[in-house]
Amino acid sequence: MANNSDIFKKQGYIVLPQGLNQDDMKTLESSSQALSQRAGELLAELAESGESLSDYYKRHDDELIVVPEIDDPLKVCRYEYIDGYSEAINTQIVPKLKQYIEELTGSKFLLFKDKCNAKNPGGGAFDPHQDVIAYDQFKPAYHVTAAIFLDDATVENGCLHFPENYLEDVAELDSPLTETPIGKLPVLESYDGGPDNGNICQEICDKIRWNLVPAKRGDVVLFDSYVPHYSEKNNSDKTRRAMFFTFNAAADGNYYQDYYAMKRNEFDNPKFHVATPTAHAKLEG
Ligand SMILES: O=C(O)CCC(=O)C(=O)O
Repeated sequence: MANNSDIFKKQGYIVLPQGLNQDDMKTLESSSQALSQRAGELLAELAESGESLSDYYKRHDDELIVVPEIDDPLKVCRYEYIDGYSEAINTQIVPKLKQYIEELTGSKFLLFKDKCNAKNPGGGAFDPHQDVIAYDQFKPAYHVTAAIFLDDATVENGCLHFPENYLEDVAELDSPLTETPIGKLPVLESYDGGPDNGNICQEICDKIRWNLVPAKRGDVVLFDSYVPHYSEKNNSDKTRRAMFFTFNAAADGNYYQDYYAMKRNEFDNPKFHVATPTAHAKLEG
């Protein structure tokens, strides 16, 4: 029978059912309440003052990063810099996720970035993409993300879709390959600039056999930065909160603070908003 490492290598992702226990979920629940309250306050403060997010972040290097929904500057679509902001998540949750990834890959990893996607009712669709496209301004060329769910992710509220076996589906394409710790992986052709910036080209999406991957609150989904994925909009009447902690191989160095320093300095750069349901993703590159 295939073990988790083999499944992960073949599919690019794996689900760890109930990878987080009740105590972890309690910590996450209280931390996320404080974080999303701060995120909402920040958007309200900026709406009041009229200052742009881009100008604000150039002046604040330790503040939570917030990106509003595409159609409402007061509604939080996502927030980031969770590990830098929340002591409880930094000490209890991140080390556990890191350990899962290290057990799976047999290599050491460091946190690269993080985010919480609120996925509000009626919104929150993420177009098909490979995460690695959004990270190529930094040295690490291989990342593993731990997605954790504070609410069940269902078909109705827009759970993730991953391929059955994309390496097989795209094998005949001449995609450039990148050397990674788990072998050579393809970077698929994506749209460059404009409203679809970073999305995988439609002909390639059509070749991929996609599977729905629903998840329960407390499940952990580990996926690498090459596996294509997307999610539909939330058709339920409740927000679906999920946090994503992305790690890079420790051998490549520690980039967490550099990543957020660059993001604060270049907040409007579409690189930082690839395939997201935000007005920032639609800015010209
Ligand atoms: O939150 C989701 O539904 C999808 C998230 C995603 O694909 C991303 O943030 O790259």
